[in-house]
Amino acid sequence: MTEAVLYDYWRSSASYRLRIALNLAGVAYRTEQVDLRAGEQVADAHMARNPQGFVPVLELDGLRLTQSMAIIEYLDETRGCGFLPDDAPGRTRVRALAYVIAMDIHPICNLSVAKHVVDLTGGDKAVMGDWMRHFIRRGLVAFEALLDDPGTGAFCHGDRPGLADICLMPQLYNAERWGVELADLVRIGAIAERCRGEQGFAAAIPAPPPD
Ligand SMILES: N[C@@H](CCC(=O)N[C@@H](CS)C(=O)NCC(=O)O)C(=O)O
Repeated sequence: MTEAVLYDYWRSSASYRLRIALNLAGVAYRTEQVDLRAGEQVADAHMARNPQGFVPVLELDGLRLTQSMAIIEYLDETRGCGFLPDDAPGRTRVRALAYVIAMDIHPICNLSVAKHVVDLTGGDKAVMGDWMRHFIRRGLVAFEALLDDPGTGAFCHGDRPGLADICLMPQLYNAERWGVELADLVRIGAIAERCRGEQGFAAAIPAPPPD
């Protein structure tokens, strides 16, 4: 079978989601870095892979796949990963948790969005950090409240890691990078500790590629 290729940027949280999901699914892959700082995501080569100019892109099963959440569900459906629970209420809850991050926090904290805010407000780079901290913290406070639920177990839903945990860990990495206050988010903290102990999560932690 052809090797899977992940077009990745080491600091991209959407790519980090996919690295975790691929590891948990047991799919071997190699990564090709698309350097967002150098603008490679909008170069012709990458735009031909994804006209949105985003990472990740995954080549797998003879397909070229975009959109991390759709790809994670594809892995779940084709590899039986159990990223979503069997029951409909459970699936809805896990998707709702995951979407707090993937649909609400992440798009407004994208690099191109935050840079545009800086430009519109006169070029003060400090605005970017304020923007990130405000929206990431607000979303994670809501996530913490949603974890106050009988469905929460050792992980966001029950006792095995799933779609919500796959979204949570990259968002936490990003939160820490921007200096978001997290100490009071104790349910998130406990789940994060358990995720860190799982090999699939540990092997996906962002690391700068060698020069
Ligand atoms: N909804 C997309 C979002 C992808 C996305 O926002 N990727 C970011 C990195 S985390 C990106 O490529 N940003 C490039 C830019 O903003 O120019 C997904 O989940 O795959």
